[in-house]
Amino acid sequence: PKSIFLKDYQQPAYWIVETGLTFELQDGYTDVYSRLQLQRNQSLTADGSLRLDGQQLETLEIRIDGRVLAADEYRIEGDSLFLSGLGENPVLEIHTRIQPEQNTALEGLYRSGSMYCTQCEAEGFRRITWYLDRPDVMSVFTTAIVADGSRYPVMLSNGNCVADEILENGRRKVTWHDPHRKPAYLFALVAGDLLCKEDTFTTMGGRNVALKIFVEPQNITKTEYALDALKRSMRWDEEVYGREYDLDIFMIVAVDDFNMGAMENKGLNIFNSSCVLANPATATDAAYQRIESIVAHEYFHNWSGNRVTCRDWFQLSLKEGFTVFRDACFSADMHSATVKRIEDANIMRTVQFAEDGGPMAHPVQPDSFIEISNFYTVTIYEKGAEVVGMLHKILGKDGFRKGTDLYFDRHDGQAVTIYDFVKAMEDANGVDLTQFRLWYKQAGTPVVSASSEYRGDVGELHLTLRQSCPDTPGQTAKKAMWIPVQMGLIDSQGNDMPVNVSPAVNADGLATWTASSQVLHLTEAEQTFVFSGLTEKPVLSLFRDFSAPVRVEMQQTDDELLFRLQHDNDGFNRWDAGQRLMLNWIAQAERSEFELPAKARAVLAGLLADSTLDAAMVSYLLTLPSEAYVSEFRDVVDPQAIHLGRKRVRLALAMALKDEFAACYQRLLQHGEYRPEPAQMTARALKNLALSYWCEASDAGLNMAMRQFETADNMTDQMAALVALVNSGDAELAQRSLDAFYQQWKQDVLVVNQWLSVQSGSAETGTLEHVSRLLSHEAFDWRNPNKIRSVVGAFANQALCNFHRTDGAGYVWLADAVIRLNATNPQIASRLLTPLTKWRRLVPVLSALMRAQLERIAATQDLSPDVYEVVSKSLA
Ligand code: BAL
Ligand code: ZN
Repeated sequence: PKSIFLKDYQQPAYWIVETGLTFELQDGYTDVYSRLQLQRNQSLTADGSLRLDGQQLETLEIRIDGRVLAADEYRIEGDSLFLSGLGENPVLEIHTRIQPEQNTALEGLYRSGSMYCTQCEAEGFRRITWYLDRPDVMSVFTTAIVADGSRYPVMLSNGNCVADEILENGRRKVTWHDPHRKPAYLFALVAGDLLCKEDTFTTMGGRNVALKIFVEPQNITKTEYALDALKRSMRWDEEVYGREYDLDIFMIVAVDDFNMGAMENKGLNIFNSSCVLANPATATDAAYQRIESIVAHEYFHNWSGNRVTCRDWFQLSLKEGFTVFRDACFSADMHSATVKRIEDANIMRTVQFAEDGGPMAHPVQPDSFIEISNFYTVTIYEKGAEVVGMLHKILGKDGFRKGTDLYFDRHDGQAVTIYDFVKAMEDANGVDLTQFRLWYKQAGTPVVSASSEYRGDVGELHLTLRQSCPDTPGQTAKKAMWIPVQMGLIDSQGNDMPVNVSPAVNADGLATWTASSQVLHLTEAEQTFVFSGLTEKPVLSLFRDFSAPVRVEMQQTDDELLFRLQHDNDGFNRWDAGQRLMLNWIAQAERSEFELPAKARAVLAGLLADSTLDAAMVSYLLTLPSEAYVSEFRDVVDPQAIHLGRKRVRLALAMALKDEFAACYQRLLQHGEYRPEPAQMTARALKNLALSYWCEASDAGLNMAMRQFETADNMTDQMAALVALVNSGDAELAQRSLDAFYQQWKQDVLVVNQWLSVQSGSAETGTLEHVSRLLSHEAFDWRNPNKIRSVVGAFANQALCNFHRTDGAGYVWLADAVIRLNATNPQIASRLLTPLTKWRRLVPVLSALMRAQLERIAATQDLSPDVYEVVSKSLA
């Protein structure tokens, strides 16, 4: 497989002005007839030859301007079709045959259960017909679907339905027209026996939009929440970004077999059923929140992605980073901004920093790739969103909105680059973001180290910040970045002190710290800020609100961390201080037994008893960093030691605060009807956290978990109780609970997937023997990505003590799964590989065992480009 480089980008020789498609859905195969109205690209001196993309197509006929081409008038080489001698505005008609029933890669047109559906991003459309399958080729699509109407009463594509007829042969033909030009990756088709839940939305311009969610009949009771989330998203995008929906209909379809979470096809979003279906009995609060944010994310793409799209796939973060930022702000507005920030930072520190530090590290705008599917990463998505968030911090709310208004206005209907986005921000605000652009080009996580000196005699604090960024594959000698440091100074009473800082402006003339921004601009390798007028030595609170995706090195004593956990005005930094403290405890507990210090006990007890605090935030304050999070703070990772240390600290917390956890649980018991709304969700989060600790400390807690498991009227409570019982250390109780749960829920696929995941991801039950048995359970299916993630993904990413068995058998098992999936679903195979890319940082014995498995995969015949890229880069 070959690398593709950003620097090689060239416009295509032809544009496709109009695309007409007819799909004849037959048992066993589908015939696709395309009619492409081409237009020579005047900006190139094209010679009339053209290369089109296609994969796994049977090519039955090609016509140019109505004339059928003889076999020697075109050339097919691998995944390319070459045509020559084309005029200025030729019409190309192609008849291909494809086999959706055999399509296990779930790209292009495929079958999921009894329905047909598509996934075309990034390069799936080329599995449907020969095309210029690249995002800068934008076309108006008209799509006809012809099928047996009794078996496929619902036939959908993008845009508006313009015809619905019964043909002479009795088959039904439904035609859709999408007036908006779009790249092929946004094309979608669905056919199936589906039910529809409908609603309407009136846009700010007064237009009525029909909202429809299509699901398999058994799921019709699980659509209400997604519809509600959709309406709230539509309103929010009008209010916060001034963006109005632009078609008369917006459709969502739920599909069981789906590689991604969801897809923003124009007017016809297709969702992994796990990211859209919910009712109280079967979905947890976490699932509700995931659904809300993904529904919003896909809807927001209508502007950030569809109306303004990407010129090429190196610009993927243009739409994804921006849209993740938009959905994060939406979730923050719907729930708690602090909690959302904690969750996002947790993902950045656990997953993105790991990617930045590993062999697949890449900039937010990559320079090259072998397989674009491998670049739907936390760097493109989450770090991309953090970069947009830093622009928000630097420009302020109003400045940022001016920038997005200009961006949408200037580029509506275009396929553009990340720098077009930054340029709009610059032009709208009169600011020079040249240095800021480095965030898009430099890979790796910057490290900021802070040192300070208090000069009591003059009432000054001198804060020196130094930044550096480690080498990453292909990149050394990084330049200093523009890092916004949101910060405050805390007095001994826990109050924020007034800030007078010099220099008062940065090199670009931006004010250094204002009451509204609270941001210092770190732009040099080393900079000193002087805070004056201080009446006492302050406690520093840096990088409030996770203001930049950097590692922060700062010496603070356990007492100072505890003080900030208790008093920091910034909820995010309370959590951050607590996590630092807990990291210290875990490191200590790896060496010897651990006892919770009395002072810490008092602070944590105070948090648990304080009913004025946001309960969801408190539940995060009391949650230990995960083993994966801890690993990211170690140069050499010993998973077994981390597991032991964390377990000891957890037990110490549970024992020391047993009564407080019990009281907290009792206080937060809810008696009314379950509703998936913020106030109830936050209370349940803390109640169930308390239960998990209480269970660990006493039989009374365990009995309460059993009772909650049996009597819960909602999945949040039942699942929390199940997790507590599975992790109780009592193997017999764990298995009994799992069996009972399965008997209760075996008819519900999504619940069963959660059941698979709980046991595979548990340190107690997720042993290799146990997960191996799950692979032959009736509930498992190698064709379904959700089930693969629930068993294989959970085993390799959650219970690290099991995956990192000292004999290396966990690695062999994962490699077997990857090799198997390489042949059927390369995208999923490649994703599952991620844990094996971390071999270099493990203790030597594990490192060698893991590397051996990467080598075994590398030696496998017929490696897909997806797996090849990750394995070869990991071994390089
Ligand atoms: N565009 C792929 C799915 C998503 O990010 O919305
Ligand atoms: Zn997206």
